[in-house]
Amino acid sequence: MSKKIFSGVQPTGNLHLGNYLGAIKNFVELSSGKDNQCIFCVVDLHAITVKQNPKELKKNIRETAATFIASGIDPNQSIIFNQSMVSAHAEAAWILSCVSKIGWLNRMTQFKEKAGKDKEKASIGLYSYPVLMAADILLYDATHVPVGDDQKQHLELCRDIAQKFNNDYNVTDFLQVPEPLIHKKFSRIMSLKDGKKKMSKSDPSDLSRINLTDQKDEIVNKIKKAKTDNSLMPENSKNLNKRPEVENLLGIYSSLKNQNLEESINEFQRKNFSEFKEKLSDVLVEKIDPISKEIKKLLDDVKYLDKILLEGSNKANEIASKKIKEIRKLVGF
Ligand code: AQP
Repeated sequence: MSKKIFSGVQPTGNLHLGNYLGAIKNFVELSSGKDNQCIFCVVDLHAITVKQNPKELKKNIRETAATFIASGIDPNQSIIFNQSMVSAHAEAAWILSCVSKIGWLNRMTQFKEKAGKDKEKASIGLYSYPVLMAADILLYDATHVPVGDDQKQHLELCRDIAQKFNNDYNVTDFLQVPEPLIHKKFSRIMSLKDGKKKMSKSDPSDLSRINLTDQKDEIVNKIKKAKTDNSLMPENSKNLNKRPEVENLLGIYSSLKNQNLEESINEFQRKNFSEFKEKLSDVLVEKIDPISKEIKKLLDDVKYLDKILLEGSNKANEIASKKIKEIRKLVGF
């Protein structure tokens, strides 16, 4: 069955291994499926839900597009564009926010985590972020949305919003209720410094993550310094959840080698961490170093990147403007 794929990445800098293994690797696999129609969006409207430096934002928009291409997404096969270039996203988000319930948004754990203790000072945009995400997806009748595990709750909300809109306006199946595509294994990559914390762009410690722009030496150094414990490598998966850092590193290794956790455990059973870390660095360097080099090369050609984004935006606009026209009509505008 052909799939209509939509997903987005925020241009907030420091794209990392979690973004790659949780989302972008999946984008690449899906985009090579012959019958799939893929749209990958640099979600810059989402990025400004927290304060951004305008010059940095511009640079990060290009860098995110470059990362998509460097990871293996072909801009001639898939649409790559940035969200702010297609005004239907903002318009649809407003209309959908009028059918969404405050109670639904109050349950979103990402807002609670990102707003922290001082919720009163968080932006309204950060609070209504999942409604904009629903608009992004629903404008393109996406059937499938590849994301990391942290976005599961937002996708469930997107499904609720689509169903509520269809009910409220009495239009069966007008908004396509999308399916999440979340890898069952290794869909949440954790910090290299704390196995209980998600690997994240905004972590103040650069040693907590492998950036997709890191070079060989940086990768090797970060893995050397990654937190482990005093025991040897595990014998089996029993009680591995009590060793979150070790479980995370083994998960990263397994995901990069496309093998299951048990195979990786067997490979390093009762060995010293130094031996495992050396192998892990090797597979990371093999995967990330070429992506990092290609990102740098692409960033030297700003004209090319801007052309890709402009052409992608034109294609996206063609699809989204038709859908928003129908939405406007249903609403009574
Ligand atoms: N640690 C992760 N493990 C697996 N998947 C992850 N994703 C993000 N972090 C991990 C997935 O990457 C895609 C793009 O994410 P985003 O651009 O929306 O940013 P985010 O989730 O806000 O990323 P960060 O790094 O966590 O940023 P900050 O520090 O700002 O909170 C999504 O599909 C996401 O699931």
